[in-house]
Amino acid sequence: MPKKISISPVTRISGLLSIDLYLDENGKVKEANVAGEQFRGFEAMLKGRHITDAVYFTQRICGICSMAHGFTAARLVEQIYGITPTPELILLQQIMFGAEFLQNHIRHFYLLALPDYIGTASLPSSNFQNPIDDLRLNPKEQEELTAHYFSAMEYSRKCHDALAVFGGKIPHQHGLTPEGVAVFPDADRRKQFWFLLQQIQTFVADIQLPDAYLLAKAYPEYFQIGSGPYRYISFGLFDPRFGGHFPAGILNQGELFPVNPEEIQESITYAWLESNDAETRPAPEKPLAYTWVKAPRYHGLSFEGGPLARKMIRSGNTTPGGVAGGVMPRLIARAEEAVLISKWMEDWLKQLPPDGRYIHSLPSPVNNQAVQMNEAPRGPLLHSMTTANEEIASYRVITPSTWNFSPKDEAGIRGPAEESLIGAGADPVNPVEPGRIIRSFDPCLSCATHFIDWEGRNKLSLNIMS
Ligand code: NFE
Repeated sequence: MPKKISISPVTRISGLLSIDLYLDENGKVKEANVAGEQFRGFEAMLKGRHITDAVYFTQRICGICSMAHGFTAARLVEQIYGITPTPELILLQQIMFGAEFLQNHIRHFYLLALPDYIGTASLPSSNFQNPIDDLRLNPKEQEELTAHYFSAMEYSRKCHDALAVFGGKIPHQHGLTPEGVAVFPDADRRKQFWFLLQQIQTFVADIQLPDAYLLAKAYPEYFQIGSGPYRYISFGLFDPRFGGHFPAGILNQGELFPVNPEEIQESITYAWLESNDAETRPAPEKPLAYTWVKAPRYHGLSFEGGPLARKMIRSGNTTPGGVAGGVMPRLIARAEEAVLISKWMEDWLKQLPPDGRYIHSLPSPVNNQAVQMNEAPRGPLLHSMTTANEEIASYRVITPSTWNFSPKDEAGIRGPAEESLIGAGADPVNPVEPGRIIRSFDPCLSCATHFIDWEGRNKLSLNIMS
């Protein structure tokens, strides 16, 4: 029995992630290090740019949550300029944002997670060198879910088609601008969006949700396997003025608290970074460090974000110790959230005034610092900036995967994904269980391949692998 297993890279996720698992004498994980293998440097790129560049630049952080970054940066820019966006502008952007959630949730369940349970070699994204020996669906279910896997590609594309109706293009929609939107919701576009939404809604309600329940029934022990720290965080999602939304909250082992931004701190003890401020610099030789990801902490503790966290906080689930928080609760919460959001979107679309004010001008900045907290598909998202002379002096982004895939901090507290791996069985030949656990978070260690060197030149495609 080996003492350590390294999986690098973890496949079927977004971005570059590796995990080191340290095993006890029974082959169970007694310690885990999860590592983001890529330095991005977006904050450095933004420095010195015009304030409004934040809306387009930050969308490039990611190809699957560009709306989350653009939406949050747009609010940040408005805050700097002292602008209150009209309700209809928020509503329109929120509808676009909803389409991004649906795309992410469909894609994650079928294309990234499901191959761990149906394991068929006919799926293009299943990279198993060895067949999985824990396949529990009967041949008919296996066949149906395989067919749904291929349908999911079509429906996930329809979500992008819907977002592009108002976004102009996707990813990195140009229809979302610092001044509002470039594409107006005329009758024709609303009809196009509605038509796509009806089809997507049917897919998530009648196909994805029953499939998630089917999987959960077949793998009951995965309600517990992969449980994280039972601490959940949400910054709140969607504007309550228009109906459906997820509230902000902190759920610490059954106790619910409001979010206090002053409790958020980031540790870089185990990150290849030096100086924990806006001037954070890469330090790839730093002793003991094992990741490019910082460790955000709330009140000194790690917290899990994402659909399960939003579900628990919305329902006010204050069961001491929380309910089962493992792999299946995450997959179910994501599927349920897709159904909920698709229904809310229908309602939002009806409220959208065709003749509303969807743009505003940006005269002169009135503030020189701003903070925005929002939710992205995978959990809490924070953007903040300080400015000088209409330029960005410093920019900070804390993404959901930074919370979920954070390393340990100086107090030795594990990140949520690390915590969820403790006690897992790790077959050295085919470590299926850790793969299922890790993928249940829908990790995005990010997508692009830029590395800023400090002489000011960009190097393309530099991936730093362990
Ligand atoms: Ni690259 Fe994202 C989401 C953000 S990263 S997908 O959701 O922000 O965790």
